[in-house]
Amino acid sequence: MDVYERITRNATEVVTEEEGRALAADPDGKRAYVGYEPSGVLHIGHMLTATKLMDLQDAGFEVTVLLADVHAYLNDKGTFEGIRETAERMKEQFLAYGLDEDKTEFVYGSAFQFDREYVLDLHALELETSIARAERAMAEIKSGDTVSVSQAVYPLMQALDIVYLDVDLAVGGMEQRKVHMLARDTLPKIDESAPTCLHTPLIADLQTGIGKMSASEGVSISMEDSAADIEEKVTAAYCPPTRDPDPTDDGEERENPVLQIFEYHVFPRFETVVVDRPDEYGGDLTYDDYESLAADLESGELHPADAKGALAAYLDDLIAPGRSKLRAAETES
Ligand code: NAL
Repeated sequence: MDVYERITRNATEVVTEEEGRALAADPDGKRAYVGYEPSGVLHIGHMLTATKLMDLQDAGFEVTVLLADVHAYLNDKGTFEGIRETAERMKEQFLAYGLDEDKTEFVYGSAFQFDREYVLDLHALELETSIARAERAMAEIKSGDTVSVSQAVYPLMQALDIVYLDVDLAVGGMEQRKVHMLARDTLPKIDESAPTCLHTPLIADLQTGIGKMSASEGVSISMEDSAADIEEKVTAAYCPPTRDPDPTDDGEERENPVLQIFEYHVFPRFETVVVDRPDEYGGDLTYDDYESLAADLESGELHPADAKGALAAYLDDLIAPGRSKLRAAETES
């Protein structure tokens, strides 16, 4: 796989492709970063961008993970002290998940976001940005229904962090794209550069295939899940025998979340996927890539129930190291 392909596989978009190709031509020493509002427990959404960070590390990038403690505070996620405590646990789980400790730098937002120079630059961005634009940027990030001033400051700080952390490539889920577009438009006014951005897809709701999987609503998968929890959730998942399900009667788009998780979580981490099947049903199936598994599900060769059984087992493998860290931390405290 060439470097550009490795960097962009499973991504929804690179803004811009031309800038992405320039980075791929000379990746050594380039810096990519993702920011996360700290929560104590890694969930499947965090895991998706973490998998992309591993691709970038393999391609020669240095990776910075911003533990965005001040952002979490601005987004009403608790007391500042409480947020700081959960951040440390989150860092351990990222390493357990497979980020290379030697190539990953963890930074707290609060380590530089109170500096005088940073605060003045933030005020400069506030002068450049309309309230309406800041509010739009937050539509898919903010918690709660009302917009507070803190949530308008949030995307401007996210933009500024990109400058302060000296980032070549900003990585995030598609829900971050409006913040990144705001950054690309606004940062050149205070700095000479604008970040290249890479966005990962959002996984559909596990039970319905409609909308987006969310840690705060519906069923999500996290490092807290036992093997039995995962099996139960995956068994109940929506999985018609197609990668392109029909919309609902109300015209809502539907995805196949079981296939999405195979594509974005399982195949990037395992070279081959084996689906166990009793001999009387044809015996085990072995897949070297996502496409052949999806094709077999569509043709009927692979039954959804067998696909789910395999998915639960591979997800459990991915989660087990982080789960042990979490349980060890719980027994300590
Ligand atoms: C991501 C978040 C917060 C600050 C950032 C700064 C720079 C780059 C990425 C960042 C968290 C993210 C979320 N907005 O929704 O979790």
